[in-house]
Amino acid sequence: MTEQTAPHTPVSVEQFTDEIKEQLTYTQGVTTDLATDADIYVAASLAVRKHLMDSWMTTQRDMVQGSTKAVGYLSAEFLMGKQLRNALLNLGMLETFDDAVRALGHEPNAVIDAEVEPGLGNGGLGRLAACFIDSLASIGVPAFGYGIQYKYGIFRQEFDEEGRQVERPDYWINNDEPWGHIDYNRSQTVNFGGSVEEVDGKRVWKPDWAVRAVPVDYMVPGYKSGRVNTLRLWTARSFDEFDLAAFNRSDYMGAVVPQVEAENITKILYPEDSTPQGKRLRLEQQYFFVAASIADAIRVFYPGESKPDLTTFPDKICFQLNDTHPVIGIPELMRVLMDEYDYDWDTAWSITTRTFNYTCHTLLPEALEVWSAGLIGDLLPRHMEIIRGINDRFVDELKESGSDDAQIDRMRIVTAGDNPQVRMAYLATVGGSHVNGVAELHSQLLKDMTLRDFSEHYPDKFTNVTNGVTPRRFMRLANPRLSALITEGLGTDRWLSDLELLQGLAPLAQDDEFVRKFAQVKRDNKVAFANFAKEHYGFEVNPDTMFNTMVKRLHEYKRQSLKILAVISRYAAIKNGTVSADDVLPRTIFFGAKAAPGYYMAKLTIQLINNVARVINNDPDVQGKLAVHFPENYNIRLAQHLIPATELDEQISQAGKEASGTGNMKFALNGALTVGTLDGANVEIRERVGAENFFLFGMTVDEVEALYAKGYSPAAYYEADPRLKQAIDMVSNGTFSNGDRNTYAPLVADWLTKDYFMTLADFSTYADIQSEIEDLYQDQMEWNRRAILNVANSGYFSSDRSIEDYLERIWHTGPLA
Ligand code: DL6
Repeated sequence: MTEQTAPHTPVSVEQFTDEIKEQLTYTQGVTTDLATDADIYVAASLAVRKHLMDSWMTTQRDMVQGSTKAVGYLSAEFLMGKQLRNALLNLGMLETFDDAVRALGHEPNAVIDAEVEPGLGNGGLGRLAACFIDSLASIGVPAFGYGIQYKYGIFRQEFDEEGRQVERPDYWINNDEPWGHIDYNRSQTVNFGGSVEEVDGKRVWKPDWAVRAVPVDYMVPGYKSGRVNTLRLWTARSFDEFDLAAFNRSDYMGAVVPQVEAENITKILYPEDSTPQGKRLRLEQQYFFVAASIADAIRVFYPGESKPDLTTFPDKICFQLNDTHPVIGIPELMRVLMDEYDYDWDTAWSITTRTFNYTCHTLLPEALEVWSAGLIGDLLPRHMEIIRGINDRFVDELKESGSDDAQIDRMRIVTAGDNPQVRMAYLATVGGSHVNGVAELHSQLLKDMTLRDFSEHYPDKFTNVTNGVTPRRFMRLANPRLSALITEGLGTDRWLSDLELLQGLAPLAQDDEFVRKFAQVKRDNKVAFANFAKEHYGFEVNPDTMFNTMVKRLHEYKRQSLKILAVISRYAAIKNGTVSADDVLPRTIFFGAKAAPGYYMAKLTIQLINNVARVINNDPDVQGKLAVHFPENYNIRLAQHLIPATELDEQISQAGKEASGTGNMKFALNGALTVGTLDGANVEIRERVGAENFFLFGMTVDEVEALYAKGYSPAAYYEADPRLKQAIDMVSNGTFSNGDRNTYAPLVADWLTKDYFMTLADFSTYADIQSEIEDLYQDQMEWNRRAILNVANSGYFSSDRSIEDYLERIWHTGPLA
């Protein structure tokens, strides 16, 4: 990555203090002496935004004048995390901010804490999008992130008295939000419904309702690149805000119906889609943001042109489809080109297929979106016609290439039969230039299994880009102590924009002095986390125990069940005296996980973990030896505190189910060792950090497939391993449910009769490897040497490298001159 000099002029502490005061006085109307931390946060953010403004405008100008093609990253999720500190880092103003805030009589961390974290994503996919737009700006590639400004982000998780997850609305925007600039003058109209008519030989869509898409712009500053890109999140507004006639009839609720209906589109991230209305709303969301973004890109790149030459569109911008959520953009661009700009089908198809590329983020068939043709036809009748047109031509193409009927049926974009369905992943594959998976194993499995017919038909379309994470947020901001040590060890901080430089740390793993400093950093991070946990979550943590963490969405394939069964087994062993007190390595286990609100088994697993924690933490027999904590509402802020303090990280999904994982990368880069299966990016992490520095267990993809084929009987594993039997018996006999045997009966029944993700089959090797882990941990110098090697060899997992791979393999563009 080329580091450019920030054109930003350094700002003195005095000047920045004055700028904050000016915002307080002239924007907020608050006197300095009465300003709260939240006021200072807003004022400082506005002042920082001003510093970014010139670079933002220059970047947009240079982008439109066009020395290089831009990237439009279309994503239903952007899980950004807090903005202020990130912007300060990228501008080189961290210390200036701290000093200025202190000069105003405030504590910097309290001011930073006043920022509400926007939860505009569910997990890995949304966080990846945020890392990618950080890297694009840092590399200097002109880019837009295009998405939705949901009013309510991912729910705020609470646990009730019984340890069950309760979802609360996350009204994150109900605060001063200084980062998003709402730009009414650049709104777009998005149409829905109606019918298609033939007028003078042309298909004409006559929609019957429309909403106004209003952009809210967030600046995305690059790290020391001098470039500032745009994250444009759309919010839905009604054109008829208010029905005055209804109001005058005293129908006060009826008066706001149009407004409510329009605003519902961007009300909430991932509306529950088990009902037809929920499904419809999801599709409305997807079309809403994609249609607005395509129209916006045409506006940006062909300003003021009523008859632009859109054959040049793919040279101006390429759109990356982040999973299937934005795939309706393919028929939308076709519609715009044919219906609004009069291109014929072939020209429109050529432009469209050169514009779009698709990233698949899953291997679970149920996660590949499928929409009923009836629903699409009702909401977007012209698009459904176009999708059928694409499907028919594709089927012809398959026939010509000699595909048989069975293969054609497998590959149809629109399924045959009475209730036809549109397979969005197939539409994305046919309608774009490239398809990529997110780790080598994942990309291979996509080719061999999930999209096998397509990879045989279009072998050149398929490629891999292994995920990455931004070292700015997940190392420099999250782990300042380790960052300082790395900079000291390498003699430069250039590693923050060239993460492969971390390799220079490898020799230092043999330097005892450095190893001791590294160990001290980890220890300090553990103490800091213990203080944070006490202050914000109210639990005590003993920093003299091993910190062992499993944080990720709660899903059966990720196998939190495996971890909790091993914890129960450990608890039983300590309590029964199967392991002697002297041999017990004290561990504190942290879980962080949200379950989808309608996902019963996942929610029951959360309840189980909470109750195992309750029993263990209150049992004097295991005090000081085993503790389990499950802080609620896992989010980026908590991640930034917990990851740097973790010593052992869990990546224990069933092989062949996790597309990549990005937590695994964050932990390795922060000096945790991983216990994991050969799944997702674990495979590449292990290759790079060295097999001896990674605790591998469990079945491989081939072994899993073979076992499915042979017939899997989980009960046999239960009978075969007494540790497992005891753990499951304790769950079923009421140990963690105040004696009630019914509470976890569905979980137990599933384990013993189905266990689709083979938790029981992998239990024994997982339990066995714990002694290897503990033996190594007893030798702290050796443990830390290996942790250093994890850091040193994980530089590949920077999102800057991922973006370089996208530039080379998919987007064929580069930084602005
Ligand atoms: O690519 C980002 C992230 C991967 O690291 C995870 O392995 C993968 O589960 C996640 N995928 C999703 C989307 N859907 N599903 N299932 O969040 O993407």
